[in-house]
Amino acid sequence: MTMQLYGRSSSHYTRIARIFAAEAEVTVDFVLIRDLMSQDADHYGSHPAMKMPTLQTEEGVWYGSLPICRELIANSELNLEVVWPENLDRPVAANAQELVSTAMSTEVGLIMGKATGIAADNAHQVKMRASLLGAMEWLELNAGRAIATLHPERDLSFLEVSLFCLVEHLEFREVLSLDPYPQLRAFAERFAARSSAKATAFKFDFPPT
Ligand SMILES: N[C@@H](CCC(=O)N[C@@H](CS)C(=O)NCC(=O)O)C(=O)O
Repeated sequence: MTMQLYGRSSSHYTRIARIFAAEAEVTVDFVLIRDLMSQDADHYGSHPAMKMPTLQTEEGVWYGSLPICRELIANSELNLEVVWPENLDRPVAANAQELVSTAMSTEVGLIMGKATGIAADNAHQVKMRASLLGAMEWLELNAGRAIATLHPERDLSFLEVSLFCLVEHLEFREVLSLDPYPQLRAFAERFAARSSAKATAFKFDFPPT
């Protein structure tokens, strides 16, 4: 059975999984989630919390980009050296992963708020934007140091893949300009040269939501 990845080409969490699948040379059928307002878990590949991505395998269904990436690597024949979040044993690297994860989920909150008509000056939206700016400022100053702590012989790290997806997504969804973040932009431009990144460029499968 070919594994099925449920998600969207416009989703940063989905792209993390797609980059891992491409790097691991694991074939997945990409199943598009049509309606993000649907309250039917089946429309998300049986995700009870109605989120993307979801990976369906012979063993069962996997929720969340990190468990999905682990399963993709476990199914790879390439024996890739991957740095996972639990391997980040220096504060700067662990904090970078935490802030990337936080910024990604804050960005989802901002996008979904805008898509569902919540005013930009709503107190929680304002707080979320300030939170995102705080995370991005920290990442601009510290992501390079964090990446420098990673094993030099690695093939891939969850930190770099997720940071790349976050940075490109902010511009793609017009949530933030990257002009104040030249270090992050340069990192993303370097990572974008990988064939896995080129093969998974963000695009809207449907009109934006
Ligand atoms: N922790 C999850 C987060 C998944 C998530 O928040 N996905 C977002 C989109 S990229 C989503 O499904 N949003 C739709 C919604 O919240 O209704 C992961 O790593 O995959």
